[in-house]
Amino acid sequence: MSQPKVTVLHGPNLNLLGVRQPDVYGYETLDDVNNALREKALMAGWAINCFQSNHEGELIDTIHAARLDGTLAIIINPAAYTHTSVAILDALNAFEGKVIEVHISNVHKRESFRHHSYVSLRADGVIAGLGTQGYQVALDAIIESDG
Ligand code: CA2
Repeated sequence: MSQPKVTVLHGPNLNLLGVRQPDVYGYETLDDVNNALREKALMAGWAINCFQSNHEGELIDTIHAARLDGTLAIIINPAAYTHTSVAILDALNAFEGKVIEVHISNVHKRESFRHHSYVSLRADGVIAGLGTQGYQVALDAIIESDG
């Protein structure tokens, strides 16, 4: 049997993790986050695709690719697109697997424009405010529930 697959998507500006605003987003870089996720996935026998883009269409294309290649789950931090993107919501609605939305910061403690998420209308689970550990919690949940 082929390995179960999970895709991890990081939205705009998350390439700056660990480089700017550590008071809000912490000191771990995106590579640190992805490497820890890859290690966990490897140990559990899962294939993992980690992808960051500053472009909405590239994130959507990657969601479409996950839909077609049998990916069981998507972990997504849509970053600012969380609060604006009906297009990402539509793409996720066409994906049949599990979707977990992750935010590094507690968006509910921040400006009111961050309190609404289009992606939450589709997400099976939402994690906010646990720092970069939120991604690990999301992957644990996926692995433990077998997708
Ligand atoms: O808390 C989160 O994970 C957010 O999704 C991060 C987004 C923000 O727009 C959301 O409201 C909440 C911003 C990502 C920007 O990431 C940076 C990381 C380091 C330095 C500067 C930006």
